Amino acid sequence: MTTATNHTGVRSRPPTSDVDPFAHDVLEDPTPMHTALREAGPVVHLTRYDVYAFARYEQVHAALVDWQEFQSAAGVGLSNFRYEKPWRPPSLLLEADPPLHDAPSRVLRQVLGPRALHRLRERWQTDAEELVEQVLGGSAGPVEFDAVPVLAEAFPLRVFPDAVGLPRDGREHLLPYGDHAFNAFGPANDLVAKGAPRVAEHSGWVNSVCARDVLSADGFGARIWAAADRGDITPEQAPLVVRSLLTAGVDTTVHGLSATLYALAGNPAQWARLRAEPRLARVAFDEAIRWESPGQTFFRTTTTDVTVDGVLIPGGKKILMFLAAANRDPRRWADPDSFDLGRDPSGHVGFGMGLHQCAGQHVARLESEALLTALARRVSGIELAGPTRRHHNNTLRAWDSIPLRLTR
Ligand code: OVM
Repeated sequence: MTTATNHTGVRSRPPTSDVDPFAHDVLEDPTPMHTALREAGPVVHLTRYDVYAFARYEQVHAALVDWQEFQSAAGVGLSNFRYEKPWRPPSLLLEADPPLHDAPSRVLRQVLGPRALHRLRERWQTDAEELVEQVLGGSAGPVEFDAVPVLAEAFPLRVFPDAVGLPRDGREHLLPYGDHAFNAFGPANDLVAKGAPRVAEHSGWVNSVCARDVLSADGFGARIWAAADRGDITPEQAPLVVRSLLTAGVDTTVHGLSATLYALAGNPAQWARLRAEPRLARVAFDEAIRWESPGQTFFRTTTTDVTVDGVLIPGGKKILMFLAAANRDPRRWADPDSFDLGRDPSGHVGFGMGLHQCAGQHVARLESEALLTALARRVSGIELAGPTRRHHNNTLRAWDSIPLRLTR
């Protein structure tokens, strides 16, 4: 990494780095790269991909809220929609800006807003209590299991597809479809190649269940279609808004729950605190999102020449925003690497910020609150019971396996 001197008022060249943020050794442990990029400067040119990296909180936050200069409509992955055909029709939310973004965003935010979720709270709590009871089993002694399939995947898959109104058949496509969608934001590396053979199959199912007549009458899907009936969005837009729910709403939550369970297992004092005060479940989840950042990165594209901290970035360039690095920037957070239920994690950029901020964050919080509350009521001790294994994805920080030991 080389550093340029930044003369006041004079545009300087940014420091450069040849790091590949999507290489396996980096995906296994991205923290050293985050630290190096943050320390190198507010803007770093990544020579391998000719993109500009922001790893400090200030610049990441500023780019997230400035959709005029840092657009999403050219794609939020490495590939530029102006020159390359996307692998699926662009999302009306993720890959759009005002004014096209406005109506779909308003509809989805209403369907997934705190008010609309109220009716699900009690049922999801009961579902969580049942799942945790089943996992703990009849015996009084400790139980050991893999928390990724048994809790982090099982709970969202138990409540979310029903809440959307999806048919039972084919739900196994949800996780691999999302995994591929998030890989596809990165370069065309081995992770993308590994998912490619089955994309058509997963996409075919996902697209087919966005149709009105396939969705149950009372779910998020039906509510999106009802918005089309009212004229809030067009009937052509409705299935794509449903697709956003299915793409962005499953893997993200699974990995967020995995991160929360891993953080709690590794920090017994924080688990004790949560047990003493189960209302901290919400803080625990948001702190885990800050600490782990399941959504590690997103790209933007400059609409015009922009100067960031004295560095000129030409128009039409890709910006790689390291949400995870911003969420541990010591310029913004005290003791950033500690998982601490005593801090206020609000303001983290794990759900993004600005008009593209995660529309499903209230759903994710409700799921995590139900599961963590059910655990806190029954479990005195939670600890790692064996070696953990990461799941590599170009965008998501994820787990394949977290062996846990739970004591009633
Ligand atoms: C979408 C979407 C939104 C957020 C993330 C995402 C694949 C997709 O609207 O389809 O990741």
